[in-house]
Amino acid sequence: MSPSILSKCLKFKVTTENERIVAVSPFEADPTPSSIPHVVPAAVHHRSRVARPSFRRGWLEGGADRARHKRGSDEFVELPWDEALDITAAELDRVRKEHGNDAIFGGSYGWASAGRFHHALSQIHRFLNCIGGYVSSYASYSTGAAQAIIPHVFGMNFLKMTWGEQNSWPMIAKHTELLVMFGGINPKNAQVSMGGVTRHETTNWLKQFSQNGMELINIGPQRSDAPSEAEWLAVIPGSDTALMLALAYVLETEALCDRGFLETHAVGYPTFRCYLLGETDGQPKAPEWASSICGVTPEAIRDLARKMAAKRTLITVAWSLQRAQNGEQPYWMAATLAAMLGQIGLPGGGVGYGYGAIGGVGVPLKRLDGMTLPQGKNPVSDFIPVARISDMLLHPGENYEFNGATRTYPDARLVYWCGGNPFHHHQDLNRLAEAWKRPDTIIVHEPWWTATAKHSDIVLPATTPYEREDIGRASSDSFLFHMPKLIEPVADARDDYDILASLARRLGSGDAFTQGRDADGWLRHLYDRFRQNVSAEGIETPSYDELRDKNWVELPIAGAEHANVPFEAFRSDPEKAPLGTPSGKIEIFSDTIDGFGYAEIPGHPVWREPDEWLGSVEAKRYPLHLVSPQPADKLHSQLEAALADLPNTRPSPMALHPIDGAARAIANGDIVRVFNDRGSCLARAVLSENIREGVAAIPTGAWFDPNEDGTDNQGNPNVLTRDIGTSRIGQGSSAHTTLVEIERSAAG
Ligand SMILES: Nc1nc2c(c(=O)[nH]1)N[C@H]1C(S)=C(S)[C@@H](COP(=O)(O)OP(=O)(O)OC[C@H]3O[C@@H](n4cnc5c(=O)[nH]c(N)nc54)[C@H](O)[C@@H]3O)O[C@H]1N2
Ligand SMILES: Nc1nc2c(c(=O)[nH]1)N[C@H]1C(S)=C(S)[C@@H](COP(=O)(O)OP(=O)(O)OC[C@H]3O[C@@H](n4cnc5c(=O)[nH]c(N)nc54)[C@H](O)[C@@H]3O)O[C@H]1N2
Ligand SMILES: [Mo]
Repeated sequence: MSPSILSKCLKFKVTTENERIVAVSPFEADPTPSSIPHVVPAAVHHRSRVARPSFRRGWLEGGADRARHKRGSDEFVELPWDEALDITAAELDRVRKEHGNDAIFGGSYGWASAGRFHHALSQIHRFLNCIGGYVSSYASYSTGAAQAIIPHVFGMNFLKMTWGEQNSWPMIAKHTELLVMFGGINPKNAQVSMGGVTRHETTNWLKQFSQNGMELINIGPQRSDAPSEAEWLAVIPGSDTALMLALAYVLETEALCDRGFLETHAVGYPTFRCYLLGETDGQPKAPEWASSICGVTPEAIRDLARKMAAKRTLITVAWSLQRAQNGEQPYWMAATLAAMLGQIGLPGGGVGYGYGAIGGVGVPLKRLDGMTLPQGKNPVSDFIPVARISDMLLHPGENYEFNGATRTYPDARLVYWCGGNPFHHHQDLNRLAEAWKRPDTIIVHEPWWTATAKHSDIVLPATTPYEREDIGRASSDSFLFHMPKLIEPVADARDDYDILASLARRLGSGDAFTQGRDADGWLRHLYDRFRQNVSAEGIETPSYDELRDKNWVELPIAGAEHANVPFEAFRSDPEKAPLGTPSGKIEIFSDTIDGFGYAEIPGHPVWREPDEWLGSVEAKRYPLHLVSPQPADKLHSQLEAALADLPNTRPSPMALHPIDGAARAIANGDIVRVFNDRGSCLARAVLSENIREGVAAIPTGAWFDPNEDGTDNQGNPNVLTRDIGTSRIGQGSSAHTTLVEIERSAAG
């Protein structure tokens, strides 16, 4: 039995017999092991593995447009590796010669699998850099809007703030009296990481908080987003900014805000105050006003604001809130609210983003080198904000705006994906399917026949982590793992590295890509470099061969001694330790954003109605708000092949309030059709009072599989979601801004 790691840092042990994985069991150091890995054996040997290099017939046969309209419905022809690699290299060469490297889109967004060397995205990016470069993608689906807005407000990179300037769990346990969680803190999401594993993890911390007498408030559409001890304010999705404004209004009008802090540590409060009080737009942002928008009573809003001012309060905001139209605003407004409370820089106070989103957030850890495969330099500087993929493909040469700049979409003739599943992760999949017909060629490396693979021209079968040797280390975790090769590659699968090295050789860049190393050579090289770097920090690690013998070691980098009080130096002397903003202070008003001249986005946080929400005209036709959170039973769409085989798993479950069920004669367990103008999918109704009336929730992750009339049989919510940028600032994904209607399905 040997340990292995699934996606980033979910650890478990694997038993093999005759080149097959037959069982998995929990990793001994995990206090609350996840149940996700139980389907690994079935998934690895699943009939949906890509067995051999496969080419779409229409593409292979050639002709004017290589029957691009058939992507997704054509058949595939298998070819031996040598021939497949020759054809693939020739096509890459043709595109770069005829159209230039900026006609290659290699953003290739996705989570891929655990393992530092065989990390698919690092591999593909290194390869594309070696052959002349590619158009890349910027930021992530996880935190696109946050990464754009936080630098304007706090003057620092969002991820740097997440890992370095937020209260740690021990700090919160010790000092926080009131935890106000917008979007909850859901242990289900923290499964995919387990930083600080042997001591505590998210579930245990949350338990400890309420045992300590901390007051927990969960503000969101689902009670289940936070532990049951939390008080639940069932807010209407997309309306948090209005609620936060009303909390700010109470602080301002009841003389509960810290004017001293606002004067010394923030800029722009007076201008924002005019908006808050309605002096600029005639609308005071009073609790009565907010209540009609967000569905929380004025009394509850007043109570909460007074409590927040009276106690050591930490405001937390889930990443989901910024995965919505105007998603920058709740992030900015939460910072403003925290500045008004004046507790930023005090232990256990202020604001923090993304607790529970992944397990490492809040874990006090000494940060170390992440041991990444060097990607080299990209000779092409062009990029798109990651979630603008369909816009790029549909509108080459057209202008768009991004964070103050006017940019132009490139003309992507070739799309290369390795380690991601856009037909799972992107919004409005029917629109993506149209956009996807535009490029000349789409190349995908995949272990499984995902919808993305089925919509491509060239599908090269990749190994899974169990079929190759690697090192596992997450930057949010204290463990270092050797990941042994457990079985031979399934069918004709090859490592991404081998595939790319073979292509690089055919394109004259073999040495640049491999630097003369095979996989073992790279592993030893990357590990030695890591060892040297951490030894300079006084941390000893075993040699590579010792690590292989031991399987894993824990590095002495986790623990309360690594916790710091966020913004402590800035608080004690804002002149000596200024923030990186233009003013050096927290920007409640940003001249930079004001200077963008975006009519819909003033220089301070603002409530703007999303185009789709329960308060919009659209809600007459589509009266339910759909949220699409992360799935509890897996990571995104991974392992889906095997999960979908289990009884009563597909179509996806959909949480719905019993009153909304009754109004449509939908009973628990009924198969329903969920639809709007963009598309439709089937789902399995799960009636529950833990979801707000008027809201439905379908987790992401089902494999897009439309039937003849276009309805997705599996229940992928992205056939319904809206494909617009969060705003001109962040251009992130707006997945949560979606209205739908639901009916009982004939299929049920
Ligand atoms: N509606 C809605 N949509 C969302 C979200 C939402 O909240 N709501 N969330 C968004 C977010 S935050 C994210 S991060 C994305 C996630 O979207 P993705 O990251 O695209 O999802 P995964 O299923 O992890 O895709 C990884 C793919 O890589 C493949 N793979 C695994 N290992 C390897 C390997 O070694 N080599 C190769 N070549 N391939 C490999 C897997 O089989 C899988 O198909 O989804 C986004 N989409
Ligand atoms: N098990 C598991 N865990 C995961 C992942 C996975 O695939 N599986 N994916 C990981 C990844 S890549 C990411 S980015 C993180 C994402 O982490 P998050 O973005 O925090 O998680 P989500 O599950 O998308 O959303 C959390 C909750 O937000 C609530 N919500 C939605 N809209 C609103 C709103 O307008 N207002 C309020 N107040 N609440 C709202 C929903 O009820 C939802 O359940 O999760 C990570 N963790
Ligand atoms: Mo994500």
